[in-house]
Amino acid sequence: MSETQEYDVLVVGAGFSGLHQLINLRKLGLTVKVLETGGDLGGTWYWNRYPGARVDSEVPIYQFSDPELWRDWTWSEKYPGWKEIQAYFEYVDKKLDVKRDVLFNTRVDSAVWDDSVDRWTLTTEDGQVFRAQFLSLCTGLGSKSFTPEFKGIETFKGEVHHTSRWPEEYDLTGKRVGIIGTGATGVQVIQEIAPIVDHLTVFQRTPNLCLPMRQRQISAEEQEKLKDRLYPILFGRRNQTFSGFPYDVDSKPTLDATTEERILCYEDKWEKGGFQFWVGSYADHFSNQQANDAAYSFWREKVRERISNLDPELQEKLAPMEAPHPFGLRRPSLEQSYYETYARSNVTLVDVNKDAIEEITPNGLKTSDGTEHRFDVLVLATGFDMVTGGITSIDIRGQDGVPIKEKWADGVQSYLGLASATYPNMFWAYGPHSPAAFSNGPTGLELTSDLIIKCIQYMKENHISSMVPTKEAQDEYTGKVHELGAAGLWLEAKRSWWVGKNIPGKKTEILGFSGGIPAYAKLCDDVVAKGYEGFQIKRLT
Ligand code: NA7
Repeated sequence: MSETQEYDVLVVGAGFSGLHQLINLRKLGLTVKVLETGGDLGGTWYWNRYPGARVDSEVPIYQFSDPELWRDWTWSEKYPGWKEIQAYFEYVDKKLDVKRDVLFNTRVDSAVWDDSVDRWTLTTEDGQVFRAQFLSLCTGLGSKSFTPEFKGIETFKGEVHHTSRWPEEYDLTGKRVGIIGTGATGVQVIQEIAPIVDHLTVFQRTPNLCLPMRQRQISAEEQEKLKDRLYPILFGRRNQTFSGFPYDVDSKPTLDATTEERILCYEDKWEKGGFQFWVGSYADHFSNQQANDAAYSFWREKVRERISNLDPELQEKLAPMEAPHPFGLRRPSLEQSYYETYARSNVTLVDVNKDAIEEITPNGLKTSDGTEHRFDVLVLATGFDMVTGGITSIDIRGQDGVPIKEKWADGVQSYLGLASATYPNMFWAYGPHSPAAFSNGPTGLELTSDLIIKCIQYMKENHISSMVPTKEAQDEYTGKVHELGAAGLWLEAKRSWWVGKNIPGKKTEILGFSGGIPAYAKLCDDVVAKGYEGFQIKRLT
């Protein structure tokens, strides 16, 4: 076994949150090492290189809020693609020389806490050993991919690719392709590859209630004009809205608005595009079924207008008369030409609710009606063990030696969505019980990451050796997360990853803080103001 390498802080993951931790912890004069499985920076943007991969949050707010970083960076599109986001990470490296503190191609297998010395010991897949006082898990929401068990998959003679492990420069031109999954990923792949493949067969289980992206090019001049005047306001506004976007939900109940008011509001948000119709209109469609029905029927009408040229059966599959789940209680996706794709003669939609997937055959996929759908390439857009998978796939043992995976088998337990009792000096910046899953990524992660940095700074300045949430504080916070979840319709949504229902056997529970960014920020501020209330503190002797 190699010699132990010592640092103040070990960060796992070199995506947005890992870099936010690194950049800011370095400013405190701490030694930091980032351990990253991938071969370069980017986290989710390193892995997700499938055709059409792009962010669903708009710039400029989808980036670090540090003016040192936004001042000299220019985006080309409102919703940038993966290549441009990777270029952004390269730019961050040029600017702040982050890569010197990142060890790539290094997968962390285990993390074990030693109470006698207040240190974490991490072991990597390739046998390296690291030790640090602090462990910062920045494994993101979707780092553990999910492939359902399909009978016969090993017999398939063509190629099978999960979207999150896309082969570099892999080209589908002229191929016959089958795709399973119509989540955010599936929608992006489908609209992108339909024009270039020979034939595309889409296996849909649940229709995606997609919203129009309204993508557009943005010029450097346009951005320069806004930087001094508007960017600081926009980044400030991010922390004042429910989902960390520059627009907010309206607290007026949907059904209190007149029909005219409601239509005008919906039309306005729909035309603005992006997530505005979802988290920029009435707040109560998250909690009131009638309000939700109103949003769904508007959605259905809009989409039906787009697909009125399709066969009525196909229209029903894409935009059913009855909502497949409450609108917006599963993560909606943004689309550009998704609905028009189904008018193409080389695209077939198979509803696997009606004709279930029976098995993968050497030449394709057989459904329960006896049809064999033949293709050369099978694309699995089947998602991830979202929110918890990145953390529970590491063997993490705290004060009582119990792996976190075991501890969370009956439900996540956290304090403030960033720490857990019996795991001292361990934090996560973008994961369970934080607002991350319901917010613009950088907004949620910067908020949580800032609190982690404050905790570490407080400990260093006050000669504190370890801090760990008390069981009482954890129970109270976890109870609050569940209470907020139960106040909404979140648990009603079939197979939603927000509540763990996309993974067979996973505990069904709300996985994020659904009270909104300002409420979460206030909780964090109060904890700091009260001297890190809820943490048990051990001083250096
Ligand atoms: P998602 O949103 O979890 O989508 C996975 C898709 O795969 C979804 O359409 C599933 O159908 C489908 N799926 C999964 N298992 C099966 C089986 N066994 N049979 C048929 N279809 C299946 O993952 P994404 O990668 O699209 O997006 C994840 C998040 O990443 C996204 O929300 C953004 O935040 C970024 P289902 O809908 O469950 O019926």
